Amino acid sequence: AQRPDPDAAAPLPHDASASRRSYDVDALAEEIVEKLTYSIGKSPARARKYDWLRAVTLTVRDRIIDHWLEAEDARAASGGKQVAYLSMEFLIGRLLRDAINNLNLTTQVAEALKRYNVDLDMIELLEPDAALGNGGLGRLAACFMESMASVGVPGFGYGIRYVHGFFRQEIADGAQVELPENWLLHGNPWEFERRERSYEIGFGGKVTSVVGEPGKPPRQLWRPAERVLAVAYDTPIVGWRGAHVNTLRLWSAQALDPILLDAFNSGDHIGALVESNKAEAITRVLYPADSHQAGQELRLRQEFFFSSASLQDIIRRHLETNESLSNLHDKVSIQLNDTHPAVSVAELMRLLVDVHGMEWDEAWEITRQTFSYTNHTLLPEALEHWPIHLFERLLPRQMQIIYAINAAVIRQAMESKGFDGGRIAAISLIDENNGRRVRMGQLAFVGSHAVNGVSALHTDLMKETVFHALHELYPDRIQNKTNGVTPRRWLMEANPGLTSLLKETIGEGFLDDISKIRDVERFATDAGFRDRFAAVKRENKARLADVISERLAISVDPDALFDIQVKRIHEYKRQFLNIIEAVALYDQIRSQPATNWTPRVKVFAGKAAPSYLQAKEIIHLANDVARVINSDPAVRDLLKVVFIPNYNVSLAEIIMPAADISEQISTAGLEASGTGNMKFALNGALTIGTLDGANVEMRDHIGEENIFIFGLTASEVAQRRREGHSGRSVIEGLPLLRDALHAISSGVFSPDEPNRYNGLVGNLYNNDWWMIAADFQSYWDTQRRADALWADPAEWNRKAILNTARMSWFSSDRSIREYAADIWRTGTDA
Ligand code: B1H
Repeated sequence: AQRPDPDAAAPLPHDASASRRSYDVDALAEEIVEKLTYSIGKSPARARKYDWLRAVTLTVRDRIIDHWLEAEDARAASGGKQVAYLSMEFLIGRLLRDAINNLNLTTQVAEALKRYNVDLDMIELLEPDAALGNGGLGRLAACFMESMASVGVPGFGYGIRYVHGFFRQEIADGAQVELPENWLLHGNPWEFERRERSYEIGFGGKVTSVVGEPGKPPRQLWRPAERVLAVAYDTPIVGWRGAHVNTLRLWSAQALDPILLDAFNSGDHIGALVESNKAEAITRVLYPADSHQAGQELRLRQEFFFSSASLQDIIRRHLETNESLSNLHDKVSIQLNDTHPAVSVAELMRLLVDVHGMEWDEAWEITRQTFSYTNHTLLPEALEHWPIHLFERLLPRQMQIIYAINAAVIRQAMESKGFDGGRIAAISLIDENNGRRVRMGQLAFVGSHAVNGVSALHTDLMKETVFHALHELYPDRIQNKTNGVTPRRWLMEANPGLTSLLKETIGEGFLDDISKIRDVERFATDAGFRDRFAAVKRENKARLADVISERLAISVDPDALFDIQVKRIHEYKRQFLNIIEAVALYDQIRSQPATNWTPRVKVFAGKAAPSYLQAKEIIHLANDVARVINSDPAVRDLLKVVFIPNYNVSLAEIIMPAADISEQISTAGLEASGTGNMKFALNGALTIGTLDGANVEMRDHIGEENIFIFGLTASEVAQRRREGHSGRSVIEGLPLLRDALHAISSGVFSPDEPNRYNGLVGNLYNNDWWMIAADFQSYWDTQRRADALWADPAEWNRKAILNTARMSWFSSDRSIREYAADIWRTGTDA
């Protein structure tokens, strides 16, 4: 019923007039100083840079609040359906530029600050990144929040207010060092503490049966042994042109009793604080393992803590305007961002049945209608499963509920589809093989009405592999929702040069409707436009070269081909393959100095999970190789290798617009989607990639002649693995690869420890699980094709322009509209 009416006239985008605060330069200038004076307590003469940042942030924030309160009122009045996006991670980065840009205030704020000789660009750089996520999954949640606000899906993001976000990375003697991150050190002007929105979260304890009314089953009562308070912190997320403002509600854990006075008074000063330390530990720090289950008790506590708080909040808000919970699924749609909040399925059942007295069957129907689940990975090591004994000890009632759900699902599978033996084992919520565990993927699946993958290929693989049996049982449940990225942050804000050029060339329509960017396609053959496009790219490369020079004291030539791979370090992402190619190229340049080599700068950045040793070795290797190559006069300026430390959202904003080649070279079938691939291509980089994740759909949109595809396909990888592929015979037949590996394993790049990379290289000979040896020749040949194209700048630039022109489908606005139409059934207004 709430589907958008395609014939309805599109409402005009909101503008500044909706806000009570003025948008003109005089008013802004005056107000910034007022904030400086009365909120910060400094005169303009004495204000430091950080004071200006705070004053500007507060000034901008006021304009968002006007819209925010309006949005809240409108929402309450309409009684329409809302989305709750539950995610353990929101990798937001900085917010100020996003807010100023979306309010269309950039020139005014810059003007206002100029009156005090303060530079807006410089001030914006002082804001710390909100790094409450690991990588793609967390950044997707952030793009989705911005897109929901931009296309008009009323939504709440629910997550955790980690005191320490993703660790800061330094490189010492070539190796990764992890340092704590402290984004809240100077306070956070974007957040509002909501004391009145606090909930008790229980852990442990016992379940007792309470005999109910005659004829009714006994009620189960959970008496937790421990209780912790969840306190809400709200951040407004403003959409494009300020049209809508949604709320990101993050939970912080606090002890119910801040101090145990009895213990304190009897002299046990440490013991008096034990409870509050234990409580606050829950939201202290983000787990830094991307695509790998942490498996510790604290992680399960985090998951339950934020799930329960969010559900209690959703129920409370529902009951403020509804008489009962029987229509909950008509008013809210809860999206589970991977299985991290999957315990919500059991917790909502508990709240409905035990706390609100609903019948089991009705509660189950409402639960399934309310939840939907996004899967982000099929890697076995990332699938969450919890030992039964841990789960039972921490969440005894939820464990009972999971058993009851499981029994019902299995009964249905046997009765309706004749499942037995292996297929029952495959769908069961309990894994009986590895010391009995709760499988969170199965729980999320059966508790949801829709389950989605994040690219077409990934969704197909979900049906064929991890969820094969569940897909047979519920054939209509799995659907695809290919990821997207917000063009506001990843084009307009990250690449103002290209944005201006596009505005001049095709008008401003693409700002409101990114599909109009396709109008630039016909300029791909216009030599004048191509030159201007190339000039913007060169400026962006010069900016990155400056960063590299400042941070690493390495000078790189902005006229060289910038070949960039930035993402989490993981074996399946195959940074190793890229490094081996660099070593082979180095070898060739030295042995054939007369050849007309294409000057290349290979840029790497990314963090390894602290416990992931192979990933840390890859970082070490990249740095070792960089040091040797960059100091070898024989390669002149033909090859440079750079590892930029501490990759984060803000660094990505500088890197994405500065690439000529985007490396998307995962072993086919293993990268669920990728989203960096989209940011690069939108900014006019040519992709070298495998047929993996969203690369497949990017090829379809961009045209196969405008992307460099290489390597085994997902089914070929599976086939090779079945056949027991190992790298040895491949390596022995490829002198180029063999020599490069020999150089690495014999200590050419690690003379202080010649055996450092024996393990890494040995794995390729003995196993080659990630198909690095298998794909090497194809990768090498494709890189040389890229070199050849680089020699023809007109042709290169034509293809780069076509990439920008044809990437609009990968906007997260499109993703969100699809979720709204097919899963949430909420309206949008654009
Ligand atoms: C993705 C994760 C992930 N998939 C476990 N899975 C985590 C798994 O802390 N943990 O336990 C954290 C993250 N992240 C990524 O999601 C995929 O690898 C990308 O291909 C995809 O683009 C991204 C967004 O869908």
